[in-house]
Amino acid sequence: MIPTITAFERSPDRGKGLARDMRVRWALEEAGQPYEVRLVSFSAMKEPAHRALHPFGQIPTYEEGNLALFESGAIVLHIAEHHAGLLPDEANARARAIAWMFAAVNTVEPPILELQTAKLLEGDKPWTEQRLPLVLDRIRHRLGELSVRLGDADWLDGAFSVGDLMMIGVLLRLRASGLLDEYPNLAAYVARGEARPAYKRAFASQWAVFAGSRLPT
Ligand SMILES: N[C@@H](CCC(=O)N[C@@H](CS)C(=O)NCC(=O)O)C(=O)O
Repeated sequence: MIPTITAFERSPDRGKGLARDMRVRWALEEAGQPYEVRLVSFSAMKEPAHRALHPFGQIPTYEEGNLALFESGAIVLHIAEHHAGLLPDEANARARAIAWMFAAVNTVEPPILELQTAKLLEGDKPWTEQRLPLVLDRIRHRLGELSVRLGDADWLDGAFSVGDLMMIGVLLRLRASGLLDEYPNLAAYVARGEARPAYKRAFASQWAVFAGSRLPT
């Protein structure tokens, strides 16, 4: 059965890979699983029909037969559990890959989201000037720790897994800030993820929603 995911009808980044349907598209592409996309407007996301799928009125969602899921991490894990290649076979390595997924969304992503809130939603507030350096420090702290752990390895724990997919999906949100460039091994890690054919296919299909088939230069 072909799953259907939801994505923004109008994305704030105009399809540059930051909306979280990208993680789901990427996992589906890695798995070689065809999928359909239903685009939703901001107002439709808050309507009861969409909230029945996503209690917080957001994207992405995932529907497959009588299964409806929300939360990009849960969706990506579901895909990884049902297709070969995204999770190691060995039980302990599998558990560690899942730990990296949680680390991505629960340890690394929160300060990155704080930066977006501070800049985009609260940039005009009087406290922003004092707050921004604190938020940037919190991000640098996490990036420094991640950079040390990654060292000169290609991926976080052996072969590429959904742990890397989620971590790279999260780190990509920092590109515009320039912070990633302060950690060359993390910048190279993200570039390795973006170079994967499945990532490129996912990016192209998200981009195509907003720009026909024209890819960014
Ligand atoms: N923790 C959720 C976050 C979902 C989320 O924030 N989605 C954004 C798009 S990337 C959204 O729908 N924003 C619109 C809104 O919240 O109204 C996940 O990982 O799926």
